[in-house]
Amino acid sequence: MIIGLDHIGIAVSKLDEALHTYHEILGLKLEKIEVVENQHVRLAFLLAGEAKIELLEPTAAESAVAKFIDKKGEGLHHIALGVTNIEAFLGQLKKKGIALVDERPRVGAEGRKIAFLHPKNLRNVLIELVEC
Ligand code: CMX
Repeated sequence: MIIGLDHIGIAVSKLDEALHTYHEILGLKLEKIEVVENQHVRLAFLLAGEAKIELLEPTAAESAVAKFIDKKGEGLHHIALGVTNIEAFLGQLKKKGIALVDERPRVGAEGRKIAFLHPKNLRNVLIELVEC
């Protein structure tokens, strides 16, 4: 069911400053900037071959990304895997004992269905599933 790596999320305090480094200096092509209200983030997608890099700036103190930056500082936040049937895959993972942050998918960036798996079963890595 997993198609491949969709993107890597990086938590940043100031999106414009991070874009200066990743886009203008490193030269990664900027695909889009988008606000995802239900996640309280403003994000930018940069193209990196078949996968993307997602820079995530919190837009509210209650944002999971704001909590992450307060605790750990800026840096790698999550890995997103593309999947074909997100509901079915979440059901399979739940049966196998994987803790889900989202029991059902929600709408993420680009209007796609997304769901997060809790890092506690995954060697402290937050994994996002994205339906492709
Ligand atoms: N990677 C690894 N571990 C993480 C983590 C991350 N990104 N975020 C939190 N954790 C860890 C914390 O360090 C903490 O570990 P300990 O218990 O060992 O201290 C534990 O998870 C709980 O963290 P917390 O700060 O108390 O936060 P919550 O329990 O309130 O929430 C989590 C944790 C993962 C459920 C929450 O951050 C979440 O729901 N994340 C998914 C939503 C999200 O990140 N949205 C933004 C992305 C936008 C997008 O790409 O569309």
